Amino acid sequence: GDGYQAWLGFHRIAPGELYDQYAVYNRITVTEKDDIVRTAISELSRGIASILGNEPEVAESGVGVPCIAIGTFGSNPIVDRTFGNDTRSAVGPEGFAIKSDKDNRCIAIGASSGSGILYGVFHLLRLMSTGATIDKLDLVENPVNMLRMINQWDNIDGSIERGYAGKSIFYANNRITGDLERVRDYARLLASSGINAISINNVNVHKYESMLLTQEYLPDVAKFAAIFRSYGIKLFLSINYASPLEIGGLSTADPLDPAVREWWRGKAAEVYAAIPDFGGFLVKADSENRPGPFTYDRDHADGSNMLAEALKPYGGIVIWRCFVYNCKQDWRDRTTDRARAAYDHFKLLDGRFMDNVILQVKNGPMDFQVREPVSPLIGAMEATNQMIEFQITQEYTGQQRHLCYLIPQWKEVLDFETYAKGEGSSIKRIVDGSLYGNRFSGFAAVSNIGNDANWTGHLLAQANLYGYGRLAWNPELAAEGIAEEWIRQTFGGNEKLVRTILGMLMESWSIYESYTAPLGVGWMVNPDHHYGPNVDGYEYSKWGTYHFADCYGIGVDRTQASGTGYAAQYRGANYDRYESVESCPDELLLFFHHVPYAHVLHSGKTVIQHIYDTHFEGAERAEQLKAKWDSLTGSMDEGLHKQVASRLAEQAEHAKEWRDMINTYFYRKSGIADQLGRKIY
Ligand code: BDP
Repeated sequence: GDGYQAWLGFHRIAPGELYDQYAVYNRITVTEKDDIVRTAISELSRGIASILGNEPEVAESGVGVPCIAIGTFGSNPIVDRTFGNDTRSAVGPEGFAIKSDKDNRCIAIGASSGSGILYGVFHLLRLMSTGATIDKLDLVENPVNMLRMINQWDNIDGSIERGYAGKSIFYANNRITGDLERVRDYARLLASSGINAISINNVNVHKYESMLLTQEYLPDVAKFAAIFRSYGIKLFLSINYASPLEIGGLSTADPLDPAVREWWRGKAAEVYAAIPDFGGFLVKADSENRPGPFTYDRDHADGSNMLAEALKPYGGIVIWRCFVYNCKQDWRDRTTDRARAAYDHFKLLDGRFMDNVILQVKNGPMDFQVREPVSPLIGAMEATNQMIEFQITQEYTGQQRHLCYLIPQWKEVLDFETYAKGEGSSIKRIVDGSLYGNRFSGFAAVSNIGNDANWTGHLLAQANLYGYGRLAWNPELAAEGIAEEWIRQTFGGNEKLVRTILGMLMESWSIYESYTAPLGVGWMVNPDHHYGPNVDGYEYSKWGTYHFADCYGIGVDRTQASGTGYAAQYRGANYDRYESVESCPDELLLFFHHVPYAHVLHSGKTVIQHIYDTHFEGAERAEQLKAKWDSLTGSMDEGLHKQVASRLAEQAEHAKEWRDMINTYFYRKSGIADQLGRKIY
């Protein structure tokens, strides 16, 4: 096994009670022929064939014989007789209902769209491949978030920005790839976890990527769109704000210039002629050397509205990223603070964006560190559509060489109470659009896949991709539940194996956090590639990411009283909690405060002892991960076992390097010895 099937391997089940229960349903009835319904039928047939060992029959009618009946309401008599009006009206545009009729030995899957059918089919397959009982089903599911999007950071030369699993599956040598089968398999993985949108090129758009908008490339982009369409996934492109200059022959990209507006209108018409259901543009502007409206003294509202106007006639949207900050700041000017930037840039523009613009905000104010507070911009603009951006690719969390199951981190973010409209204003209610009644909203995340055989490099990193989709579908799902689903589908149902891997996934984030940068301060990585420890790597750099360690103490004073004032971007109780060194939670202490090494945490330990302890324990726990995995030898496919074993061995070694570098650094800075007298170099 190489892991290519991921969670869609559909392991054969052994003869027995469950087999007999499932085997009854060896006939599918369906009357519709639309593209997505056809996808659903082929997925269901394929899945059942694999689970039971024989292909089900597909027929137009099945009255009187056991079957799985699928259809949109009003098109399949069995579906229609199964679901009453109450159920039908409870099923939204992408939702579905499933009900088992034990007497007639039938399972009906009803929906109001092809996508709903497809999600219903994947839901049933998930139940079967996790060993659930399926003859008493009666459920309705609707996705909580409207947009459930994946952002590829693929470059057209075949490389992937922050990719840790090989090269692009979309491009090679400045052309679109011919391996459409692999792209289809990716679409299957995404749709089965609930994803409905994808942007297929890096947010850093260079000259060649801009060419995706031209006649030379559009027909090939349309081929991708067709594949994704048959899985209910809309295609988006990242664009370069200076495209009118780069590929349009204009001398300006000023959003208020009539020629520029006209150029984008024409471009939109061309794109929609090739892809009638094109999703829209994703834009990184005025950020990290990317062009944008600032060049022309215009702001982000001017910039995004101009594009939104061009897309509006076709129902397209502009997703405008808020990752905007000064990456050339003077490190000697210690009053500037990168954490403040997104809020400072965007907050005052609230109300000025067209209703087909969505602001995409990273989950934290900095950049996908292992621990950050939640971005105070999310929820701070009540008249603006917002979506949240997560990073599945493990840029700062071990680059898929270390194990780091990220769903628990995202759950904390989603559950965070912002007080934006008083109590009950959690992040998940802002990004699902319910708090402010937004027209558009949802989730986006940077993908972690490449052309490695198992998609994600580290096999266990597949759980992050799967889990992201499941969480975007329903943020109420528990991190453990999602992990367990993934494990059972991927490895089968051996209980010891399930418990062991579940335990490993659930503690992995805390392990990674414990041997890397302490107490929320972040950034102790090597500049540029961001792998491995380098305590001062960014300390005197223009990127604005500091820890301010000296011989007295460490941490960034972001208080209103004496620091950068970042804490004041939070509301009410959150501001109070972060502003005061007494109430600030330990895990974020150094993000908000500069404290002496002898400062005592809520845990009762001093900061310096906390650093020593967590680093010793973290390296130790990484070693145990390896041992736990070793205990599974023989209870799974050998190839899969080996893949992970070698990654965990590397992690255990590397965790020691982190431990030693960080402990030694702080021992020398502080001169304070470890209370337990362990060896520090
Ligand atoms: C950072 C990455 C950089 C991305 C940037 C972004 O280091 O490669 O281009 O985020 O999100 O995390 O635009």
